[in-house]
Amino acid sequence: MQTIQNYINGTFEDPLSGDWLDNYCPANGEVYGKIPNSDQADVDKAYEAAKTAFPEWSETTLDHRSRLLLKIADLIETNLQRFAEAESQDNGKPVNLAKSIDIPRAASNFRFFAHAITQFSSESHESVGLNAINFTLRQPIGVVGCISPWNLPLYLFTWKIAPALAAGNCVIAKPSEITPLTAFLLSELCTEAGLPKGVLNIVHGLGKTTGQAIIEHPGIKAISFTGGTTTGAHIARTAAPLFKKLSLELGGKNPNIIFADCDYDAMLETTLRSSFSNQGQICLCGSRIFVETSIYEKFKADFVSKVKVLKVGHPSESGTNIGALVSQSHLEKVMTYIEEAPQEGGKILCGGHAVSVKGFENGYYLEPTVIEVATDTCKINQEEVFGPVVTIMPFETEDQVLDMANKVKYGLSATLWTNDLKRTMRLSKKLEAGIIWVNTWMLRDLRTPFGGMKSSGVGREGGFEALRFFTEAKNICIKY
Ligand code: TXE
Repeated sequence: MQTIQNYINGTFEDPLSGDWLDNYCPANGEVYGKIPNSDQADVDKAYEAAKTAFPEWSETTLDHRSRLLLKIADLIETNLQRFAEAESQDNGKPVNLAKSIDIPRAASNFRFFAHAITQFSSESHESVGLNAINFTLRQPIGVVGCISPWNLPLYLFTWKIAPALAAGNCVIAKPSEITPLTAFLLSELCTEAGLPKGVLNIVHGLGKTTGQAIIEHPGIKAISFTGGTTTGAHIARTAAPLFKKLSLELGGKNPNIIFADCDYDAMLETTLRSSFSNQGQICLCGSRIFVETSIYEKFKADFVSKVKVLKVGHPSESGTNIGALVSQSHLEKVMTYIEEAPQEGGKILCGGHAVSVKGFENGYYLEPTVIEVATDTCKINQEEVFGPVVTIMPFETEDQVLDMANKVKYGLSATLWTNDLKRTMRLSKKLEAGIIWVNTWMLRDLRTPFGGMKSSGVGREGGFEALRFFTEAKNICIKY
């Protein structure tokens, strides 16, 4: 039995209430550990530790902070295999995926912000004729909260805490209660790297207890959150009267728009990835595929034949393309969308059923599913399913596909497949999404702004945007 503990003031602690939760392994449906269900008292304790650590941490030199973060990055890499196995055990994703994407990216997050903070500059303005100079200080906020989801556990957890720490804040972080293991392992590495006590505090537990205590805490001045849109709206409502700074990265229902003039083979391979990576549980997945009529039937046949051979299997088997979904309740939610789709004219072209993997019959496995929809406004085309399920439908004109692409409440990302530069620019400007990929998908440069429009969130993370979020700008005007 794996017991996860809170990491408060540099020590491992049980929850003060003595309340624990079961931790399930999605690949076999068994309980393999327990985690604290922390409450207000634990968060208060973490806050006191963070508040006490802040004056010294915020005054450390950039060089010192940078070295510490680089050390943590190195330690994550040294522990790559152990972390990848833990991530897979907790989340159900293939070990190979965790090993090649999630864990290396967690190290990159620390490394990137370790360097970025040394290049982060502020502005100065000479007020000519007034004998005055203005300059802007970028000061750390104080104690900040970072709340992350289960789909890319360590990847998104570190995406928040690395810039927060680099900017000189002390952090209270909560990973998802469904996938707490790698955040717990990370706390060990932070101690090993020499991170001073109280600078990073990790509290585990449910959103409605631990998460709620963080967002309600009057001393926690900023919240960086990634998760569902409903939770994001709740956080915004709770934080507003407390005037907290908020960064909300929420769901997506991203269009993947395919024109006949694209590089077809590259498009087909990438579309397979953008549809089903991480069992489709990435907010950036292109879950609505729109294909120009002239190549629609060919695409449909080629795509479906490739999807049918994807292997659903145990996450630690090397040939597995699709591992387990994160939880029983999530599997049921995704299944409901599939079952309801035919009521609005949806035709299931492949998949659609839960899979029993030999030896792991209680795991949460689902076939990759392609549904041809009759209308772009049907439920499965409008709501975030967040599983290995995509819809496809044809389009005739650029205007028509633009209208369909934008006619959802979300606005996170969009993918365009075309070799026409003018069309690329026309559409890129008009698509309502924070991130547009053209002839690629999920190519990430950590310097770029990341975030969504509409119900996909508020604010941008990544690069200097993250450092701006985690600092207060203070202007100083000196008359001489
Ligand atoms: O997310 P929640 P859920 C979408 C996806 C999924 C849906 C719901 O469609 O099906 O959201 O997933 C914490 N105060 N995404 O319910 O609840 C929670 O403990 C403070 C998209 O699992 O938003 C966890 O740490 N915190 C997404 C985190 O919020 C609270 C990734 C996310 O959980 C809280 C995941 C509260 N009151 C799901 N309630 C993406 N954008 O990538 C919950 N939490």
